[in-house]
This record gives sequence, structure tokens and C-alpha cells, in this order.
Amino acid sequence: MGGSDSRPQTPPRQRTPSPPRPSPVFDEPWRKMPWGNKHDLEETLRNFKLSNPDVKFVRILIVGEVGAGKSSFINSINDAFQGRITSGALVDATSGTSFTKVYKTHNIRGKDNSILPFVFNDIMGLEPADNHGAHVQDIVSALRGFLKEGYKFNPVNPVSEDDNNYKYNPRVSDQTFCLINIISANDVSRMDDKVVQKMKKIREEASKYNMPQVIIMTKVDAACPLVKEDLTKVYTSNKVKELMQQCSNLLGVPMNNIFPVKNYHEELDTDVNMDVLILKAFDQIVNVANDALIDLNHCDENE
Ligand SMILES: Nc1nc2c(ncn2[C@@H]2O[C@H](COP(=O)(O)OP(=O)(O)OP(=O)(O)O)[C@@H](O)[C@H]2O)c(=O)[nH]1
Ligand SMILES: [Mg+2]
Repeated sequence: MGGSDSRPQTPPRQRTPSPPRPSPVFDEPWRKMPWGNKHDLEETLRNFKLSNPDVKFVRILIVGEVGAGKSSFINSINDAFQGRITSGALVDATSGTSFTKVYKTHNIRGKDNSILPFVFNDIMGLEPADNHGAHVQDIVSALRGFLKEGYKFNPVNPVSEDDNNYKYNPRVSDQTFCLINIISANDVSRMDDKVVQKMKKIREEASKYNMPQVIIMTKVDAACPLVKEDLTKVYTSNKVKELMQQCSNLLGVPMNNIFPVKNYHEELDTDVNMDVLILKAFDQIVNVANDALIDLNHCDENE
């Protein structure tokens, strides 16, 4: 009793070292942002001149899944310019079916309430089922300027040429010059394939008309705790870059046309860094849209 065990001891199992976890942050931000200084960005956008004299507004169309933050993004741009929380595009917190049901143009206004040369068209959200949410054909009609203002989206029967809501001979300024795909950073990894297919179809149509396309990845605050705490970490967060890469893979939009943002959603006042992130994304959108207008000028010259 009590003697030492003479059985041969099995050597302790060697643990294979697990690969080092990627650091949650990069040492340096991989995109430069003028944090704290929204003034120059705002000035550039306020003084923006359109490259086509026949066009008064750059028209931008927003598409995306129900509840992705489409209407909030339009409001956030207005908030950033006006320096206060606005509510032009109505937003709903209980997403399930699309809250936006009518095709509506939203002006962007400056602090003095002046109308800036940009307009947004907000649409009903996309849903997986064929007879729910905005119909792809209606969005394609909107892209080309065929949808009348105030059109109530019909998930089952899209607008046809003999419909009252169909606009014949749309003007150049009725057409879209940039398609924005809105994807929530919080949902990108579990997006329904049917919604992705619908977004791809719209993208293909837009590509036929050489329309530039970008992705706005909303809700970065909800997807990354580091960014929730400090928005200026958005381009040092590994997680955010990974999610942007996932967006890129889903729709085939290159990383340089993907912009992460945090929309105004619970704030009572505007914040300079939220404005900088939103206005910087908007500046890129406006520039790619204006390039499309320049191309249109060249087409006209060659006709
Ligand atoms: N945390 C967080 N919440 C957001 C953000 N953007 C929008 N939300 C919230 O997400 C919900 C849906 O936002 P909406 O702007 O109504 O989304 P939508 O894409 O217009 O939705 P539908 O019109 O219903 O298709 C609301 O509760 C918003 O407050 C964001 O950047 N961060
Ligand atoms: Mg909406």
C-alpha cells in the first residue's frame, strides 16, 4: 500500500500549437480618413459642379435587403450636411417586411436648407420570396427612369409599359447615375442566397448601361465592438475588412467601391466622425456618378 506505481508512464501528449490568431487590429489604418475635419469634405461637396449641363441632379438609387439601413443612409447624409438629425426617409426598427413601400425622391439639403445637386431614390426592400418585397423588374425600371414618383411597389406585378405609373421618354436627369447596394455588416454572413441573386440581377442590368455601382456596408457599430466603442478604428478593424471582403465576394464589387458606415439611428445630435465617414463615402459615390455623366457627354458628342 502506498508504494509508487511501477507501471510505465505515458509521456504527456504533445499539444500542437494553434496558429496565431489574427490580430483584431491592423497597426496602421488601411484607408486614410480626415477624422475630426468634416469642413473640407463638406465644402467640396457643396461646391460640386455637374459635368453635364443638361443634368441638374446626380440621381442615386439605393437597393438592398429589408431593414439593411437604406432609408437611414439617405437620412444620415442629410443629417451630416444639415448638422442635425432629420427624418426625410422614414425608418422602422421592427424590420420583417419592408417599411419603405413607395418610390420616392429625396433631396439632399445644405445647412441653409438650400438644395444640393444630388437626389436619392429610396425603394422597398428586397426579400427572398418571389412575391415579397420589391420586384427586380421594378428596380430595373427605376434605374432607367421609367418609374413615376409615388409609385406604390407591387411585389407581384411590376410596372409595365401600359401602366399609369410608367414614365415614357424619361429625361436624362430621371436616370440613375449610381447604384448603391446597401448591405448590413451584421447580416452579410447570413444573407439569403435568393436576395443575393436578386441584387446580382439588378447589378447585371446596371452594368449593361455602364452604371457605376458601390456597396455601402451599414451597421459597422453592430458588427464590431471595437468600432462601436471608437468609430475611428473602422479602417484598423480586421473584422470590418473581412466583412467588406465578404460583401465584395457576394456581389463582385471591388473593395475600392465598398464603404463601411455607421448610420444615425439612435443619436440625438450629429457627430463629426460619423459625418466624416458618411461624407467621405458620399464623395466617392458622387465622383463615380459624375464620371458616368462625363461618359454620357462623350456618347452625345459621338452621336
Ligand atoms: N446599429 C445600427 N443600426 C442601424 C444602422 N442603420 C440603420 N439601423 C437601424 O436598422 C433598422 C432598419 O433601418 P431602415 O433605414 O429602416 O432600413 P431600410 O433598409 O430602409 O428598411 P426597409 O425600408 O424596411 O426595407 C432601423 O431600426 C435603424 O435604426 C446602423 O448603421 N447601425
Ligand atoms: Mg426603408
